[in-house]
Amino acid sequence: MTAFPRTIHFTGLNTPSRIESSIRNLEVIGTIPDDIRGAFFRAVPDPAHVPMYEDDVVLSGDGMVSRFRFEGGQVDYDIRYVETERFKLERAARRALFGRYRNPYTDDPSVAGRDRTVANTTPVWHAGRLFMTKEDGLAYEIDPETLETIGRWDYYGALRSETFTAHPRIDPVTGEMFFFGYEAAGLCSRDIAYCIADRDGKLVSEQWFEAPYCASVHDFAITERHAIFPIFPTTADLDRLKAGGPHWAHQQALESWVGIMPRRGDVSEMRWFKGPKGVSAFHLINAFDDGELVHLDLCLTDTNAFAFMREAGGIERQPWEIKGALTRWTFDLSKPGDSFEERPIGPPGDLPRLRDVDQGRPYRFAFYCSMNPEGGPPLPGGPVGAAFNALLRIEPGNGRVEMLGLDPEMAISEPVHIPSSREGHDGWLLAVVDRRTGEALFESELWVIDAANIAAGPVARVPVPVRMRPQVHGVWVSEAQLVGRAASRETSRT
Ligand code: V55
Ligand code: FE
Repeated sequence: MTAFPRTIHFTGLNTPSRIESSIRNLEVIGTIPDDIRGAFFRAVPDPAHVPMYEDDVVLSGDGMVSRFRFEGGQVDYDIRYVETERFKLERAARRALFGRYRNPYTDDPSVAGRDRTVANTTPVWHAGRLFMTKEDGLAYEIDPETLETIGRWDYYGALRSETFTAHPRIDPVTGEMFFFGYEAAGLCSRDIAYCIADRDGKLVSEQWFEAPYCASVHDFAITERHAIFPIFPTTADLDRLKAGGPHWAHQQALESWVGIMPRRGDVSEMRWFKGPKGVSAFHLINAFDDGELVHLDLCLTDTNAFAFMREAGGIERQPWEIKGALTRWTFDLSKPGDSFEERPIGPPGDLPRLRDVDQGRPYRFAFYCSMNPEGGPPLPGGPVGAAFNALLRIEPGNGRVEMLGLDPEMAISEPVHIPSSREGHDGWLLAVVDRRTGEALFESELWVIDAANIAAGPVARVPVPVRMRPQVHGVWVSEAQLVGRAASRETSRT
């Protein structure tokens, strides 16, 4: 193949861009609040080469790390490829050498045994380091100033797991990072590694346990006392992979499970709860303890949101036939048995954003992406092929929902939250918004939104004068965190 496939994965908003760029002093329409000083890092999959197979998917796109830097009232924009082992091998060969999504049996024989990850899912900041992550491999460390790739991150050889989640959880009080890796012992293994890195970034705990089956475990949650592992029935099979088939197939008739253990306990203390059949959630908003009750808030759907994972499981369902809701699962740890309660707490949607200080605690409000009933058909693009066109703010305590609904032909990416220095103010959100301006033409802006009043629309807009491919996740890193990193590097050198 010498041209990108004409599928949803490579057209519309998903048209490959592949442009590394740096733009200083972007135009600002409106006023940037003084509170916003730091960097918004984003993970953007963008295939550096035409793929080996026609049925390639967005999730295989080479990771790019992008940054909006807010400094002295100005905004700078940068984007660079993560130079993974895979990226470097393919660049040297001037063509794709790695085959289908998470199937090494479809690779060019010259790259057998080499690192397949594209580090394209979430930028993670912990203990003064920036990482680009994808759940099928280890993280890559990135220089937050230059965006150069430093290398694969394995905690100085201490981490045994072969994988590192794209959704670690950082305790806002202790500064510890709780994380896991699934398929920890290799392709299709049921092993999950549950790990803790302390506030200085040292790996202090790694314990392994077995999931009920080999599932795609995209996210997990912590509370002040517990670690929670939801397992949804999207499963892998080694024989299918060896035959060149897809990694994941969703199984509508198989139960979901939730494992809950003390977060500093032993994995032998894991208690398993049995959940509904066939459901799926990629992202959890949060979890928290309430006496002996544990509440878990998830972006739940009644089947897998990715068409290619449904099709592999023989499920024939159109995107608009998928039902879902922001859902609260409540586990009573004082009672025996494996059942729990379920209730809807908000409209369907995904890509949730919680304030960092609310991680694992009761929370007053949170945000996620959804569909505007008046926004027209979704723009084609993004990881699942249809882009969101509304931002929601929910208050789970009282059921209040506010919406920033976009006009037809527009799309919004996952926001980040920035705390306010003003006492009692809810802070700010940043999110990239795209608009279709022609058959295959798109323009993008970064919007600054008042977190207390999202319906009012942006307080500032920052047009980006290059085409942007859709991001997956992002992270806000404050000026204090960026400066703290530089300071700790200075000390470690002397
Ligand atoms: C997701 C994204 C991925 C992936 C698996 O959003 C799941 C869910 C961007 O890569 O590989
Ligand atoms: Fe994710």
